[in-house]
Amino acid sequence: MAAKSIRRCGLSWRNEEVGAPMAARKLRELLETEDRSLSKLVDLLAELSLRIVREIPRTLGMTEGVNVYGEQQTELDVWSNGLLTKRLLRSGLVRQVASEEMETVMNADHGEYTVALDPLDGSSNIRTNNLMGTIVGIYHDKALPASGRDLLSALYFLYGPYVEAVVGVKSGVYLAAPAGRGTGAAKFISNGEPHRLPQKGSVYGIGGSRDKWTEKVREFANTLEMRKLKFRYGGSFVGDYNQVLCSGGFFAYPELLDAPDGKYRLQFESNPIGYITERAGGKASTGKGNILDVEPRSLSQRAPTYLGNKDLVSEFEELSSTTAGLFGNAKG
Ligand code: AFP
Repeated sequence: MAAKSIRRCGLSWRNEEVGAPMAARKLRELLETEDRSLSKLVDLLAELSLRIVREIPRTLGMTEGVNVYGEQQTELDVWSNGLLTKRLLRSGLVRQVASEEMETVMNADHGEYTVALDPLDGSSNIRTNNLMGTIVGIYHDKALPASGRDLLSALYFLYGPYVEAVVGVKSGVYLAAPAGRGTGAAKFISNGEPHRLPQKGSVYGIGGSRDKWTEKVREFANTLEMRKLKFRYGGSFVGDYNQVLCSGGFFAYPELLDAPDGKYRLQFESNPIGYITERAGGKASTGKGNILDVEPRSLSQRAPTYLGNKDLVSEFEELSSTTAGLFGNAKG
């Protein structure tokens, strides 16, 4: 009896449900048709993502250091930041790198791209062996901090039961897993179809302590519960967001009563994932305007972040518009 392929979200290149098998495509080839030079950069990032995954079980400690946000850094935060910045700046492709783990940008002599990195998103999940990932925003010839509108591409690697690359480019969002031969993006296989958020959402997640949620956030969470969306939250942006990308729904790290701009860093988290959301047919909002339109002021700037299906995010925006003055410095 022929083995049935597992239905992996957007990755089923042997999807028996559609009758004929879908064409497997190497991520490198897919991106080469889009932008040959960008595909070289994604190639390098794909190679480094697999290097990071190999390092995870070997480097599990904490450092004594804290980052610019006052968060204690894990050894892996520091190690993956060092690996990514060094290799990107040496590649000849990248002129400038900024990272959630560094206070200032780092520059190289050559390169057409600038890159904003969250080297190890969700690193506090190391302790419990839960999901983590790497988030990357790519700009062409722009200095950082930059506007999300200027992103050329954004991607993340999710370190789960298998590594997954989620790559947003102009033509859409491609999902790929390292299931093939070769190195870098050539090892990552995709079904070749741009992924879209399912039309009807079935999951939601909201970060921050419930007692710090505003009335509007509570009200909206209740609405989602009443509509039978399932609450899913694991404390890693890429892991939690990936559930919404696959199943449709709503994900937020909202404004909090004691943190009006929420937690997510605009340059390193909200803008790249906001870009991916838009390219997948969804909506990315600060609660009162598009995330990608927020004026960049600093590398460490935060923004309340609401993502997911257009209808749900718009509904939340409408609910929010009845409460003035809660949304920090987001331009709307
Ligand atoms: P770490 O990289 O320090 O673990 O932070 C991860 C993060 O920015 C994001 O990935 C999570 O969604 C969020 O923090 C979790 O925050 P809470 O601990 O407040 O749930």
